[in-house]
Amino acid sequence: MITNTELEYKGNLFPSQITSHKKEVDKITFYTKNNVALQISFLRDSVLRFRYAAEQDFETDFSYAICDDATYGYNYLGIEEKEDHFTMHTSKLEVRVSKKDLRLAILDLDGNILNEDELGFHWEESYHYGGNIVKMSKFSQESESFYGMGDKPSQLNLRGKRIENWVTDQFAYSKDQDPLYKSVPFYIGMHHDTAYGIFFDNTFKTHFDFCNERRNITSFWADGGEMNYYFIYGPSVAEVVVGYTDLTGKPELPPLWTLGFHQCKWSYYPESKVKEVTNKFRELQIPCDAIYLDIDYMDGFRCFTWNKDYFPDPKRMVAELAEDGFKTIVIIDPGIKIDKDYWVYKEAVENDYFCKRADGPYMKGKVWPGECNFPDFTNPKVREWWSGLYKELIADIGVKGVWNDMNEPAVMEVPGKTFPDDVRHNYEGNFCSHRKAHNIYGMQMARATYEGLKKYSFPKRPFVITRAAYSGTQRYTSSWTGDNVATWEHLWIANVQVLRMAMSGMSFTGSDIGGFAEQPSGELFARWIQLGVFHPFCRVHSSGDHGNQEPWSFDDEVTNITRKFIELRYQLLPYLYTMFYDYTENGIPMLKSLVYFDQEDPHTHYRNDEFIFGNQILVCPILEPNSKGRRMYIPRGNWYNYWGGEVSKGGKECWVEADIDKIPIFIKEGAIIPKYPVQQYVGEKEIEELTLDVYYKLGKEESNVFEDAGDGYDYKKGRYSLRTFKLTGKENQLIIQQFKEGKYETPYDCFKINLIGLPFKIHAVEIDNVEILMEEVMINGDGNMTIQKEFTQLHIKGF
Ligand code: MIG
Repeated sequence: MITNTELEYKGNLFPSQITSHKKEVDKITFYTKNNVALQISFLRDSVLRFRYAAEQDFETDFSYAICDDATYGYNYLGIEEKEDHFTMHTSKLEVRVSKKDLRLAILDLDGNILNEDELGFHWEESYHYGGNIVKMSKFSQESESFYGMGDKPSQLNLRGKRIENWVTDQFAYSKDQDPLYKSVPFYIGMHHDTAYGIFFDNTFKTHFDFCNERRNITSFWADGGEMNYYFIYGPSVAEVVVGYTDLTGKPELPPLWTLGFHQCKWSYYPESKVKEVTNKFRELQIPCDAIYLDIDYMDGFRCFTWNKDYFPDPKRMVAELAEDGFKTIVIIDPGIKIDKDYWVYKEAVENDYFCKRADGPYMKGKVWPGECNFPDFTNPKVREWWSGLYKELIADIGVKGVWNDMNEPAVMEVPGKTFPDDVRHNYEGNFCSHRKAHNIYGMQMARATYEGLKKYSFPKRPFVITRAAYSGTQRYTSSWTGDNVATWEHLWIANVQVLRMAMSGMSFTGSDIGGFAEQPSGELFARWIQLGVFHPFCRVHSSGDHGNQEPWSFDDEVTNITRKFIELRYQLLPYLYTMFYDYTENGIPMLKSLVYFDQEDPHTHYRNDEFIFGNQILVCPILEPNSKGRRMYIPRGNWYNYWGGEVSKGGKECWVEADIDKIPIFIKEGAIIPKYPVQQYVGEKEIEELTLDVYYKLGKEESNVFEDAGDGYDYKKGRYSLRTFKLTGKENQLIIQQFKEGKYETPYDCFKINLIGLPFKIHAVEIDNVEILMEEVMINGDGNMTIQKEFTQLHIKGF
């Protein structure tokens, strides 16, 4: 073990003994002899916040991550003085603070240690920049696992890894490369079946070490700012993620069409090319809802302008595309071309909206348009202005979504690929350097974009996609994982990134399907599509310098596989929308890694590939060429093979067949999976019936279906439909009870019920205790029936 003396010798400073403490309503502050203060806020009985001030006052309390409507609960807050420590209790936790040196231990009420400081808080003074490098080290508990942390392209369980958060444009990154585009300083620790989370809300460059440097020590530190972290108690991983998402916020429901399929490329131009692509989708009957315009639609890469040679009449084009069911999404970058004749540039200069260097000149850097200046999105006035710039694009031309790229911010041909450290930022009036604002720059750009789209899309909902992000960015926008590569390894990376993002509060994420750099084989493209339709954001994108990446760019077999899986996604839209609702309403991640799904089963702790899509569909990607199937872990419970009906008992690893036209999919027994008919785009058809695939179970299971108008805000006024189905299966009976909430009247009158795995032959059907004629429900002999949607109990009796 390292001793304090050794560390002190290396310039580290430590708190000394407690001399006093002060108690406020929900806070206790301890003061040490050497002027260190530790403030503990009891936000809820399971959520605590720890802030340290080293030899000075606390900073102004401000955070871009924490959302205004995070839940705070009342707590009885008692403090007791013991011989060598103070102890405080909530109804779930005990916190001990050592009198000698401020070291902490957090325990559950049975006295089990959840988290314990090793050296605890210490710091190093930073003469060069002022302030401190603030550090924390903790003991790792026996076989502790670590999850979360945003977009790290590594094994889900981060034990043994050291990582860094510094938002970076990392073209063609590789496995384990760090840092990437997002900074999410939040991790979940799990040991002895118990999980807790730590959110280190510090926007400077942060570092985390999970038992890498020292086998039993976890540490985290930042290049500046405060040691300021939240502790979120589980005991389930789910409760930790939900608690973190409550703190950092949830998005509103997106328009339903955004859950359809999106096609993108760098770049589709001119207009005739765009039309050729969209027409081909309709011709080949491959569903698609969105088409993207990358940077070449602009005039010399000037944001908010159009290249009139390529796109002579954008409003007409966008309307024509809309006619055909396509929503147009355009890219907007942060760099504003230095051009005295360009209105955006002029407005920014007139109003002093650009970021400046320490000595006063504008921050100047090269991006696509050539030399650019960059708006300071951390200034609320600048965001207001930026949001207004979208008026023409959205309200007039009819663009439906905006894609924010390069917002790390990326700068070409310079060391570090971003702004220099000395660039100044407003930071909501807490003026600072780029060292502090870097990680949230892209987030604030996406926020300003979101605010603009929200304003001009109204009464419809906005849609934004971003590359750079910090914790909390999910409130404003979806995201993609950046410039990946068309390799099999990247298919694995895409999946762990999207799963990790979901566990880090940002479910609405997807990868560039097929790979951005280089060219996928048809087989790789097909395998990527099969997985991509199960990721919340589903978009094909490619850099375009290596050939085409449309569903028809390979051979007929690949086209047919692509169509089949995109069709499956469109059929599953009500299921997917219900997942999204559960995310927006309850903070439940849309994808659940196996450890989230069943943390008590130690086999799940190191699994990477398998995941639960929503609550009841298990998916596992095929990650190797020439596969006829793969070995995978089926979690505990009984699961129906989606392709073949038979039931597998989980809790074991097994071989699952999945030839090129299949991906392993299993449905949890008892599930009721809602499906729409295939549409070429959302809203193409009036939904005339809702299909319910009912997977028989001996026992009980609950399923939900959320629906509303698919756009607009009526759902916030109660105009939604939330159905809960409670299934009870007995040896020769099946009972489905329906509970309905909300004022939205769904367009269909009937459910088409597919009974799967029924172990008996039907002999009678009762709806709300009235026996009905079999002919009336149209039993085809194969377990299908159509019944009116307004029932409270469907009772199927067998012989
Ligand atoms: O320097 O706009 O990640 O999706 O197609 C490259 C062109 C800039 C990077 C994005 C990518 C986009 C590309 N952009």
